[in-house]
Amino acid sequence: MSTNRTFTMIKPDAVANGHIGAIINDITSAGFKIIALKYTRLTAETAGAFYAVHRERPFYNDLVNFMSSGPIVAAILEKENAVEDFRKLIGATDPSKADEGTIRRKYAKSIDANAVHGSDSDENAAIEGSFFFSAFERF
Ligand code: RTP
Ligand code: MG
Repeated sequence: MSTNRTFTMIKPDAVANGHIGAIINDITSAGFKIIALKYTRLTAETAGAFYAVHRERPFYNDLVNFMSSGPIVAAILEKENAVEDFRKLIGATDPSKADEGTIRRKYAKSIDANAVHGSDSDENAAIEGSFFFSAFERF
């Protein structure tokens, strides 16, 4: 295991429901260090580009509409084994299947509005972090 980075977004549902502070607390309490942080909003175009890998999937339009429906918090996080450990912390994509105590189990209501994003590989973590943050915004 080496120290590395992942990328996350607190999605529009969790922002609208007032969970930004609690989720950031869960993330930092689990040992993740914040390298970059931004409160912003995706347009349909930028959300579509971010999730372009899912372009052919049946849920793509709903995903793009949802992710551009309100402000989000984007962050780059650092920890040993960051990608895998963060996916464990957030839990399964469908919050009803997520383990007790995970962020999605605690703060998400549905598979579409599932509170947080977590990168699925080191390569995608780097791509996604660069989508939101320049070198001057990382500390
Ligand atoms: P994310 O990328 O947002 O962290 O979520 P994930 O890896 O757990 O799931 P992924 O397969 O990458 O899907 C991206 C988002 O699309 C929605 N989705 N809906 N109805 C469905 O079967 C379905 N599958 C995926 C979810 O909101 C998921 O977070
Ligand atoms: Mg994913």
